[in-house]
Amino acid sequence: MKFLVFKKETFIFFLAVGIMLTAISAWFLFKAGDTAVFNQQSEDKVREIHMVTGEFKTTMKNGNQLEAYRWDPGTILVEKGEKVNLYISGINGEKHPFHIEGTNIKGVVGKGEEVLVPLQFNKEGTYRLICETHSNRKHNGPMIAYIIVD
Ligand SMILES: [Cu+2]
Repeated sequence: MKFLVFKKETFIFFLAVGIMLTAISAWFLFKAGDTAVFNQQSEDKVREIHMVTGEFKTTMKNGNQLEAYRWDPGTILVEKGEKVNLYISGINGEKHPFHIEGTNIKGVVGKGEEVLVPLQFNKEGTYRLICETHSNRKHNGPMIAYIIVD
């Protein structure tokens, strides 16, 4: 009668293979776990849009100065229902009191300040971000940005 005899080397070989398989499975398991957590985070992540207050300025031949304040970028695109954090940094101009047409969102952007405006629109359309001090050409504007919700 023949016995199946494992040599010490054979045993060590199978042990090593076993450990490797366990390690590979564990690696895939943890990796898969990471991916799931990452996806969840990215779904919850609020998109950021950064905007500044800018100024155009020129001197005419007759010495007159012309200036216009602007939101930059002047147009932003937002998905319907999407959560966006709009950060506005005050660069040019002392104070820009603003509101967003068709909403109750309002605030003030001062020089050197950063203002966070959380946005979420449930209706498509074009919403104007209007600076109340510089709303038209007569008042060194128009300082109006367009929020396009699609
Ligand atoms: Cu302004």
